[in-house]
Amino acid sequence: MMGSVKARKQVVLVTGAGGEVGNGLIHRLAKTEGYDILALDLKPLDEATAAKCQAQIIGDILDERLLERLVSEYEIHAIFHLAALLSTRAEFTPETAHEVNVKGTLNLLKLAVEQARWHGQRVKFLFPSSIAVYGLTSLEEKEKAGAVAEGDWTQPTTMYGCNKLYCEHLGRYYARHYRQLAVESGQQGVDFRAIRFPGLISAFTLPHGGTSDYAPEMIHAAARSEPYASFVREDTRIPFMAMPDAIDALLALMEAPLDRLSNHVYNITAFSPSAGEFAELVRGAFDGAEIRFEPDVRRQAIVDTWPARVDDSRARNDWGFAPAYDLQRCFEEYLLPNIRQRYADD
Ligand code: AKB
Repeated sequence: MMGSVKARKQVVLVTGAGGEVGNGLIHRLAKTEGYDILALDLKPLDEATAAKCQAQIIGDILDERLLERLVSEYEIHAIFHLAALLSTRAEFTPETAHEVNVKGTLNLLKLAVEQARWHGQRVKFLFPSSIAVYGLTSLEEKEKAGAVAEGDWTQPTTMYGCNKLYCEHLGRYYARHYRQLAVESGQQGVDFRAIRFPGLISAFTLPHGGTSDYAPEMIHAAARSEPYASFVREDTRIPFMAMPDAIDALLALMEAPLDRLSNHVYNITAFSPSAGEFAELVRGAFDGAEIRFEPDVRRQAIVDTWPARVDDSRARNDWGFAPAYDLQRCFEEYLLPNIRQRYADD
């Protein structure tokens, strides 16, 4: 028995490995000593990303048999559970989104508990939550609310937002109260840590099925010399962040000593331009960029319930969060050079 335990390979598991955050995270983790990566996704990873992983499993987080196999083959010390259906997509198939976003997370939390039982150490569980957990009731309230703190306005209007908020609760339950009536309750096996991400903007990839997608879509369309019709109004304002800062934040939260963390869930943010201000920057950077505003009433209604700003002082105080990119630096030093390069050969 012990022989087979020792034979298991020590890894960090990344679900949703082929997605925007997964991709960036794997390349960053691979540069850091000491992490062997086990990637899980529905589709095969691109060659460059797959090469950074110790192994890739093509499969579904809803496939419990597959997850059981992972437990027997690998010793998992940390999980980045990134797989999810985003907010717009989830509204087309809410029950499927619930299944993937909630049941999938529950499966991974159970896997974490089992892993911890095997190797006797807590499994760190990094969970990307979202500004979609907030639900402001009107534009007037949004204006009045200012920078929203973690405990305020948590009445989401989307299935995705409900899923993320509930999974935060599940994570806290697994970390603190799992099987609290069992004889051997007490120290739990899951060290659950969540970040409520703002909209993310990557120079290399485009999101699929989100409602904050208008900003990345705008700049990528301009770089490809394609016209773009924004599905939100010019005055729409929500928080955003450059992808490298989002990846750094996940790693910083993972590395933070547990006794420094006063909470399981943290807001983070970098800048909050209006869609019109973002469009102006894109027009300034790409001659002839054609951006018009044709709001989609329903998607607009979703974004209008998300805060214009969030208060991330808890993350700054507890684990030293500080984004490297403000809006200007994000454009000049990260987005523009990388996006230009990316489309140069097309
Ligand atoms: C989405 O738009 O669904 C995501 C998010 C804000 O979590 N980008």
